[in-house]
Amino acid sequence: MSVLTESPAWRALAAHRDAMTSVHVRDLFAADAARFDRFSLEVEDILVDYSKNRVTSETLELLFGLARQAGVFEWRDRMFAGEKINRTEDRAVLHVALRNRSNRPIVVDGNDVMPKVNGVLAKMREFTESVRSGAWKGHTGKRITDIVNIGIGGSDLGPAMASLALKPYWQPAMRAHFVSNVDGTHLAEALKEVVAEQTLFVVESKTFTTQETLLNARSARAWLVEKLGSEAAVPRHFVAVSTATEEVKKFGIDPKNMFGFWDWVGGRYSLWSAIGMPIALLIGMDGFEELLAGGHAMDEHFRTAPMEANVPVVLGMLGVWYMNFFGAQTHAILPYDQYMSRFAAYFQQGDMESNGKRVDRAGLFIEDYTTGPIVWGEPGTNGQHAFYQLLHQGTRLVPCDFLAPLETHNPLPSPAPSPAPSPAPSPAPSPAATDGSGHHQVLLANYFAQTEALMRGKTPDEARAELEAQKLPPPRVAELVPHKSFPGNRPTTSILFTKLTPKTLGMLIAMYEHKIFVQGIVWQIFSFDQWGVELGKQLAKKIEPELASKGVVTTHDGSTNALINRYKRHYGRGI
Ligand code: G6Q
Repeated sequence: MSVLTESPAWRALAAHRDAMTSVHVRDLFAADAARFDRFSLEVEDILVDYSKNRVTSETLELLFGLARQAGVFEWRDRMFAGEKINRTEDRAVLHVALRNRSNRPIVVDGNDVMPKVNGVLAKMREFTESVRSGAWKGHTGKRITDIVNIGIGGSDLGPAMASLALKPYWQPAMRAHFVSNVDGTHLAEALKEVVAEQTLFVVESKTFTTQETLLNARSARAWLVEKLGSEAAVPRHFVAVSTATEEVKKFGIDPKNMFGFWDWVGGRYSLWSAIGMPIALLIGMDGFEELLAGGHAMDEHFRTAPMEANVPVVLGMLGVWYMNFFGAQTHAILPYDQYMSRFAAYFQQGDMESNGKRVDRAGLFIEDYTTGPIVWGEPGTNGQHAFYQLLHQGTRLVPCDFLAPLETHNPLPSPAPSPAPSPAPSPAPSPAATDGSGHHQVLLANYFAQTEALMRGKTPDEARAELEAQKLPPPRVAELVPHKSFPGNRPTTSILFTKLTPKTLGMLIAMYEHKIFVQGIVWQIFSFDQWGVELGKQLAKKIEPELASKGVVTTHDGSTNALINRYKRHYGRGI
């Protein structure tokens, strides 16, 4: 047994879980008219309703006891103070400094990092304003209309997710393309959509040694030079975002066209740095700083709110409750906002790369508890017509977060169903449904219905009554009742906010980042390294020359050898 699972707080939770397995949240609501008030929180305009979870006040107390025992707040303070809590990489963890709008000094190795942070923000402002105003000209004197971001992992997912989420704020006539996959199709398809004269490539790589990014960037550069007929075009069409000046120079980008950040910014936490360049180009620097302000507002909440009122702590501990005490393996993030379609994918990396660890901070293998969940999700209501079946009636417990804005950016009315075809001209389009009706109302009706259904379920008696009302023969009713019953008691957390603005998006991202932090501390792991990513990078580098050389490869296991040799045979490489 591990120290953690033997600890008093853990054992108390295990005993409490035994008592809770027979409790249905439907009954908890029936017994407590104030349950919503008791189990919901607000931070600025974000409402977090966790009352549909399988918890009581006692559960929360015990979960906070575990968080206290784990030292969540002590570790939080160490992070904010710039201590090197990313011990396996010997680095501080300071994405919070990037959005520290208060400018409170944050010291690493004896130096306040804030002047450097503000310096890069100022340089970003100057550059983005010149591109957006058209003052920055391409090689042939035309303004930039298309941004092609080249990066992968943390240097792609964040800017791509946030750019898409903030599309209503984009400068008109500006477009963005995100190329990450080394599969040439990704770059080739993006290049089909742009003209070289008006395209700016933003090459984003913390290390500037990542194979996929460098190959894509080199191919993009060759394409540009070929299209514009001169190497001299490169400085007007390529900028870099990186921590590695020498590597950027080696690639052939002038460091004056480079925007820096620092080793204390983890890749998957870097959208707040100059890695956010595409976002800033699209929505402007004021908008980007609003995003930072949102992140900062959530930081201040996380830094100062007591556990019971602290949203990231509550969300983190609810996850611990289900993963470690109910055996849940996955966590679904379900945004009811099309602009957030990449949000779950973004936190798939954020969470799984941070907490997908099996060695604890003492270097011991973790054998008797699970760490980070599999994170997944798709925007509603698409998911409802795809995988929600399993959420409602499957054998697995899947805690879900439902996110939605009260107001949409696209208030489409719902036109009345068309009458039978007639030759009459179609009526003028009705005005936008700014009162919340129309499409958005339908969307939110689905959101509310799903969380209610997942919690309430449908008892066999209710299912039977429905079937009997349909006048089905009794044997048929008996046959169908089990299939038409829903267990309910499926935990959901509802997160509602006014509108998806840059600030709110910043708050939501930081909320999940800190949730991940809380869980990593409880699980006693290092959340800010990613050695698992490094292994894949190393192995691909070894195999690539083997594919190019002639002759049979025998240096791997039987399967890998056979697959490599199949490829080589196809291309006649000496086999
Ligand atoms: C993120 C990871 C990883 C990283 C990519 C790209 O936390 O470290 O996803 O972002 O491997 O790395 P570079 O930015 O160095 O190209």
